[in-house]
Amino acid sequence: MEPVFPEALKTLKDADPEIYQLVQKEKLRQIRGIELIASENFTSAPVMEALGSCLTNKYSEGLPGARYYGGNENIDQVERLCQDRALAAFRLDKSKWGVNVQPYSGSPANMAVYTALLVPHDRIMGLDLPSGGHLTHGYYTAGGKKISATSIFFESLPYKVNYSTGYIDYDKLEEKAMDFRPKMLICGGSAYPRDWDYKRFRDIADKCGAMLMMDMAHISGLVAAEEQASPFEYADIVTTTTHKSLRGPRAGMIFFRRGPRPSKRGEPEGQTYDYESKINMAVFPALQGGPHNHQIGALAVALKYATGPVFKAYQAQVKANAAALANALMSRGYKLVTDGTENHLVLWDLRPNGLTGSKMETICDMLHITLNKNAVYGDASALTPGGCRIGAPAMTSRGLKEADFVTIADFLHEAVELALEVQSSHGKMLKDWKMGLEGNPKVDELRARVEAFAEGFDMPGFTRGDVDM
Ligand code: DSN
Repeated sequence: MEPVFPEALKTLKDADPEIYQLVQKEKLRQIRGIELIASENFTSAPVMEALGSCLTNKYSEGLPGARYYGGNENIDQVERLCQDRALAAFRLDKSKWGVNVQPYSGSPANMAVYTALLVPHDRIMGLDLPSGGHLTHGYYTAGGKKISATSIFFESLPYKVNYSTGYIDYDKLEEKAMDFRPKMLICGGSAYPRDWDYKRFRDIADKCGAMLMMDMAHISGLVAAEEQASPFEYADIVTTTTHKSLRGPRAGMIFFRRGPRPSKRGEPEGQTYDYESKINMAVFPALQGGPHNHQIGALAVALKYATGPVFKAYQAQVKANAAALANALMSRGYKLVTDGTENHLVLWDLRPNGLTGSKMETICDMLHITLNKNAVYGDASALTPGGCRIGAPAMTSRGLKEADFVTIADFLHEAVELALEVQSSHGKMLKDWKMGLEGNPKVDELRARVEAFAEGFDMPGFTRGDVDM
């Protein structure tokens, strides 16, 4: 019998050579490059297998055991397994914490929390974006332009880092919070190289009557491995993506307290948290449709491996590698925000070197080193960030150790010197500066060394031999 869709029997290569070729090119780019984006990682083959499985075919609005469509007997088990493993990975007691594993990613997870627990125009406080915070924690520009839906729908007053130390200014945060009286205080960020003082956040939240949410997206792998403090002792809600240090597929999770809660002044004893149904209803039907079951299955696979000594050793190595990179850069005279790191990333302030973060990102792209320009506190404009952010999770997944990160620091140092050399010879204008780099034999020579170095390490999930080109 002729198949209804002949392409269904073909391989990707035969069915769609254009996409197949682009996938091959991307594999080669990943294998040959030095990947330093702090929020990226290389996930494993079984995670990718689950992502590419028939779980993607099924609709399952609702929760396990209470779906709107039939045929969910296997999907229910997948989601329950994922929930159980998520709680186990963070050592959480089911009577005190629950989890929703359906958010498509981190931003939808955060929006679901706000939708569940706030009403429009409620007040929130999160770390300012130029201080290392995330867009979804309420960012608006210095000119008052509301960039994030969080600042469009809620009244947001950011707190900041201390401009001379780079650390969160907790005293100022407390003072601001007591005046502003937010309903929700948010901790967590995208470019903060230090751990979080959850006890202090809790004290401030209690003083001003706020809920405390931690967005641990960047550090959730480190938290699972107890390589960073755990927010669960103090926070009411914890959100995360799952593809950063946690090494899973792209997805999101929301953890919420359940069971008895302390009574507030004037309330009778015996109160319980009411977050669970509000958060579940916010994820679906308020914001999302059918869960992405292939992501949930893949996340369950990743969480199975997010406990135990191998995972712990990986996370400890991530931190050691970030510290080795930080020390190597500082020993060459460079300025890092907070003068170092105690997590997976470093924030490099390039302003003393007379180089913008954009130029550093551009030259590194030419050299096959991937990192991103990043605002550094005190930047005059968020459009010309004065630094760049560098993370260790991805290359640590390829087996790099401290000495290899010192080699990476050397490559980055060479990149800065070359960028400055071309700035002297061709001028600071981006167009002229780029002309000085295009076809420059020094770029080609350094890129060849970067690629030879990167290709010397294994890639989780696929090998050079799997690349069909
Ligand atoms: N894009 C991610 C990051 O780099 O931090 C989170 O939005």
